[in-house]
Formats: sequence, structure tokens, C-alpha cells
Amino acid sequence: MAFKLPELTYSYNALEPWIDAQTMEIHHGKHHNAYVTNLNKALEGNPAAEWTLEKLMAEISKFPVAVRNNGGGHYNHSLFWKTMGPKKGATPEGELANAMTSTWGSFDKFKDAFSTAGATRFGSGWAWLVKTKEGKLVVSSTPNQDNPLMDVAEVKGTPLLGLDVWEHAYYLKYQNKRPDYIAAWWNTVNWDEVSRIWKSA
Ligand code: MN3
Repeated sequence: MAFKLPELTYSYNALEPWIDAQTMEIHHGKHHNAYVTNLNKALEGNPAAEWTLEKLMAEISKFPVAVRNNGGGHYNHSLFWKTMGPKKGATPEGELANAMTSTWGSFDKFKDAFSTAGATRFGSGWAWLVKTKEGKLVVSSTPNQDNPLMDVAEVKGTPLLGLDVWEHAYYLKYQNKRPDYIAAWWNTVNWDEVSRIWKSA
């Protein structure tokens, strides 16, 4: 059983005008696909090839860097596609919205904290909304393809929402203007899915 590239539940142009179809096609079909291919290669003949991605992340310090980079890449992008969608103008509702307000004071303050985490991540990496073991919500960021499930992460927990701030995620449309990409990306977040993950975490 090899790891597989998940299909998107929406078309490559569904996130326009915020994220362009060509970026989506290259990002999913080339970049994510390469992480899956290289993860399978790196785990050839290893019993961990049968593990869930979550278990692999939790023990990632025992593996070579190719497994960390490509396994993280596979997990992170799978979550990224799931927590975006064509539904416009949505904001979190219900319990998650209440938890965010009690943590940050308001949804906009959460957005500021998360956007800053993404904008200030030096080089390539991710910004995260994380539910910790204690059930608290926190914002963090990681370098490269690391994530909060990894035993090597500074801030550990279940990622509810991740934002890819690698240049390949935005360069075609936004060039070097990462903050413009981040501002546009908020319009694509599928808060129903984020809520679902939060409840099951
Ligand atoms: Mn990417």
C-alpha cells in the first residue's frame, strides 16, 4: 500500500480570483505529487510504509530527512486542499468561533496573528492554527514541510488549518508579495471543514 495523491473535491479554477488555476495545477499535480512519489521511494521496503501519516509524523525524528520533508509535504498539502474551497465569504461559526473569540478577543485578531505567523516565517514554511493536547487553540509556524504533528515541532498538537507560504504557492500571481497572497487566501478557507477537524481532534 503506497501513499497516494488525494484528488481535489473542486476544480483547479475554483479558488479564482484568489488563487489562480495554473498555480493550483502545478501545486497539486507537480509539487504535491512529487512529495508522494518521493515519500514512497524513501519508505520502500520499510514497514512504516503501511503506517498512517499521523503515526509517521509522531515518530518522524527516527526517520531520514527525505521522509520528514516528503511525508510532511504529503500531510500538509492534503490538509491544505481539504481546508480550502469555493464557498465564498464564510467565517467560522458555533463552538469554534466562540473558542477563537475567547482565545484572541475576536476573529480579526486571530486572523492578524495567523497572517503575521505566515508573513514572518523566514524562507519556506507553513503557518498553523493548532489544537493542543490541553484543548487550547494556538497559532504557530514551522519551517520547510514540518508540521505540529511532528515529534520535532516546537508547538505540538493537531493542525486545524495550515497555510503554505512557500513561493511555489503564490509566486505566479503575487510574485514576492506574500502578504497580498495571505490576504487573498482567507477568502478560500473552508471553515466547515476546519470546525469538523476541531470537533474530532
Ligand atoms: Mn506547497
